[in-house]
Amino acid sequence: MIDLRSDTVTRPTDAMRRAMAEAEVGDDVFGDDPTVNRLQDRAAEMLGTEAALLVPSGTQGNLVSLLTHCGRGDEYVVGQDAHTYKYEGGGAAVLGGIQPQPLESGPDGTLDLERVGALIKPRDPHFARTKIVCLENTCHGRPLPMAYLRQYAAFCRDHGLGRHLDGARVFNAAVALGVGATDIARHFDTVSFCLSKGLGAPVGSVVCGPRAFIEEARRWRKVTGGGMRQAGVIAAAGLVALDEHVDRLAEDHANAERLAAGLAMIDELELLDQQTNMVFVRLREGHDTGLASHLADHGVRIVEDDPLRLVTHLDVSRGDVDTAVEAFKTFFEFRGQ
Ligand code: TLP
Repeated sequence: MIDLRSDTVTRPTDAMRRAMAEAEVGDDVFGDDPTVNRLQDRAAEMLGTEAALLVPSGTQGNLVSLLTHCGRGDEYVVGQDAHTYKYEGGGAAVLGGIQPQPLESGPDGTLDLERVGALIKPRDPHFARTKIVCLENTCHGRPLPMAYLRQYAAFCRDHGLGRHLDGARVFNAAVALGVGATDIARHFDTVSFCLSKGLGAPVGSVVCGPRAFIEEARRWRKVTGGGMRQAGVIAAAGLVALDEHVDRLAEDHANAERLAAGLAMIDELELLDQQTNMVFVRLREGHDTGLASHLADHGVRIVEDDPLRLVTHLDVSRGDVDTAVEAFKTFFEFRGQ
């Protein structure tokens, strides 16, 4: 199957499976799993932070970050469509008593800083305490503009607000912009990124930040059930992902561009956007429930949605992209007969 549902669907490579089988392990709750420690050191080095913490998922990375930044009755400002706000079960509010203050983000994934300023609550017992502003990068595949990150960081400093990045796909952003991940990360106090998306590891995310923050985040990871034991087995695959799969993200981006160009040739489809490894298209006639099953019959998996989000990754080759475009074409040809 050519699986375009997400970049979360990749299977571990042979190199990863070998590294996992051979991983030297300890008990990470005691902090003595050497492979986890190596991964954390490497992640901190790649993001330019003092320390890092391996967590089971991106959702937990954001959750422990929020629990560490904010206390009960604090507030985080976040995009209305941000994963942290919309797709994480309200975890920060449910488990931390942390109130979200969502606002509409711009088409490029930025939050209007003037509007954020207007949302900061006065220090008064009536209000939650506005504590941090969260961004997402990439946001729906779009890398946040570097100039915006500088403005955002200055704004947060001026207002005494913390800065957290849901950088699930921060390496896609860095590769697309031709900058280092450190150039992005330096505008934030903390960054959480996923090993299990475009980087191709089977499981795991990493929270990066100052040493004292990471120590406190370790506590919240344990509280939320994320203290893993011989997690070196997971970390070993993460190390392969960091060593071998960062630069190659450019191939996924080129494949997404090819997919977008192919789909744009189909009259019945409207190409809405393509950046990094994501393509967004809409059926001009509206939502059609037959498409996903037709594609599945032709070996292509998508999530039926409006618009459609198609994601390229390690397990999608250039040839697969051409096969997928053909499968879309035949759907409309069959219907036209
Ligand atoms: N995103 C998944 C779905 O949940 C939508 C996907 O297929 O894209 N931050 C961002 C920006 C994400 O896109 C995701 C997952 C997460 C955090 C959460 O990561 P996991 O799934 O590891 O908890």
